[in-house]
Amino acid sequence: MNTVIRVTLVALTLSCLAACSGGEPKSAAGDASKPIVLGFSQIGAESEWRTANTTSVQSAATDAGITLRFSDAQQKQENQIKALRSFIAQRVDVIAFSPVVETGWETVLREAKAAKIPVILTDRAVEVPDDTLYLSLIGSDFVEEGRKAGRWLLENTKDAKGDINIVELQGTVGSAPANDRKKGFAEIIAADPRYKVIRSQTGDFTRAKGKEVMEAFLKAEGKKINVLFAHNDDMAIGAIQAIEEAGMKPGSDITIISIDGVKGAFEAMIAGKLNVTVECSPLLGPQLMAAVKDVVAGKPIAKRIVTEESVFPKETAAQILPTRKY
Ligand code: GYE
Repeated sequence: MNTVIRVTLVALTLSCLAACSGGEPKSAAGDASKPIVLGFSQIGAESEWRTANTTSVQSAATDAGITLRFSDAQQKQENQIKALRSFIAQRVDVIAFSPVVETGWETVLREAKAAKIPVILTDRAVEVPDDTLYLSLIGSDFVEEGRKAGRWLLENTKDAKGDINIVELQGTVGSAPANDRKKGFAEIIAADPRYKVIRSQTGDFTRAKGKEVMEAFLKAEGKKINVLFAHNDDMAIGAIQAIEEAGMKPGSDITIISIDGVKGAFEAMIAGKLNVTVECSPLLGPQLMAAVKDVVAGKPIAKRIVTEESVFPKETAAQILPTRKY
């Protein structure tokens, strides 16, 4: 299987630096004495995915010779807004950030625009009335990931009899991946009335919360639970522990589906405790640095850059694990 991430440039709209940010492009050749300065506001370190994403951004910046000002928001929007304001005050060349939630960004994005600093979103989307407030969004199609999870479930449980009771561990409340994965999954399972989501709660994308919420699900529903859909691998891994502590077998008593495709998920699949993971690549650093260079050189960049991803069922895990980069 080809594990190299192929990137499709979906040029929904081409963003023109001059039109969107009013920024003065540096010369196309760049000024060697003045490296590009990129301010990057990361969400936090809530998951294996996130730490791999941070490493990707940091090493890609080094490789590209871009000076990175990195700020960790510890999963708080107010910290991200502070970081963006500080990047504006420092007059960095470009701002990039992975917005923890979708709403509440308009004011600070207008401030960046007024300061003529172009903004690139990585990983997660924002909801703003004016989409010229950012140049581009580089990341996955989360609705499609939810659909892939739903399709795998339908295909792999079609012979089961009676209702299929699903519990759902959602990601961070108000975040694009939580909203979109929930939506995509619900859209697919709606085709068959036997599939019922009987509980759905946030586990904030962390192992600890995933375990805690799964314990509550088990207490309330016990053996009624047939399937767990976790919006990321870390929550699934936390939930696996809760299921084992409740004396049940994860992966057989409860079918478990999650998203990301981190190494921990492959290990859980090899141990037979996780049934499938839908890939979501965190390796966005090189694409981001390429976009930053283009922006600074005054070249247009695609408004939406989507990463292409696979689905890995547990039967493929042992063969694929050695090739995984995160
Ligand atoms: O799935 C999760 C992380 O935004 C795609 O955030 C990202 C998600 C990822 O915490 O593990």
